[in-house]
Amino acid sequence: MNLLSGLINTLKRKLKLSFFSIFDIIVLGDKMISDSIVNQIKEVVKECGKTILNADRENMKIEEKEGIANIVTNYDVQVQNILKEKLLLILPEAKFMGEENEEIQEETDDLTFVVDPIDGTNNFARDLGLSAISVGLLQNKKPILGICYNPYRDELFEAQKGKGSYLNGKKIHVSDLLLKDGLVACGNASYYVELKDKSIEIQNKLIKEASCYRRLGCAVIEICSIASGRTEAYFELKLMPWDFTAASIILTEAGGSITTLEGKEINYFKPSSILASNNKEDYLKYIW
Ligand code: 2AM
Ligand code: CA
Repeated sequence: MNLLSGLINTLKRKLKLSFFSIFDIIVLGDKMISDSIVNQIKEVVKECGKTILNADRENMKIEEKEGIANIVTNYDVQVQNILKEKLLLILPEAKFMGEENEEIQEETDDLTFVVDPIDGTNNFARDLGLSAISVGLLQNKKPILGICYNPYRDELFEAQKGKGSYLNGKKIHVSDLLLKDGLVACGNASYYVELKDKSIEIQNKLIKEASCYRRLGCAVIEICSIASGRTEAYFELKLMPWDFTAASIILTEAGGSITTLEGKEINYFKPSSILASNNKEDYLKYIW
């Protein structure tokens, strides 16, 4: 079967025919997204990692977007263009939602890529080495696949629904620590003036309870850090779907939990607050 699906995907790439994607699904039966499709997506993501690492910093263009500290570089746009073109070649029937045209698509049950070409753009622009490429895939409005790649550490996090989470091919799991012994990562909603006070208020409550805290400036790495047992919790008052879709399935498949700050289910087609944790205790009690 692997040989057959490999052959189909090679043909599909060469002929650029969407027919074979449908054929994939039929041939592969219960496996909606075949291993070879996942491998092709990973290849594309890793290739984009090289673009980020080899960025020409002297000639980098940085533009302000709407809001505070909200910037875009020529590399955000370049990487998204590569991702859009290549991912849609791999799964031509999928829809596409990416940060750099800033369009949240209408809710749909169809396969939908949710992509952040560079999560942690400020970190990237300042050369802090804490950014990631994020590719999520929704079906029936829920994530079925998540791939997040931190090129600076050559760390590729991945998860498929019901199949667990992996870091560079090794299974990962959340930690068993409670907040009193754990690390909490705080967002600061610096981009939304009206949310700053609320954010500091929640941050203070969590910091008082935790053994220590961090702020990495990249939602994807914050959430994947919980999935791999490196930290215990993270919150942010407002993120966009491309900031959390891929990482959310990586976290839940690793045994963690992700909800809104009110404890509600996340809508992957809307901006949302985020409470991500290792699911070892009820974090809502510390916040409200
Ligand atoms: P980005 O770098 O892709 O924009 C930083 O704390 C985290 O918040 C990053 O993951 C960043 O994603 C995200 N973020 C969400 N909304 C943002 C905004 N309006 N401006 C800048 N970063 C934002
Ligand atoms: Ca981004």
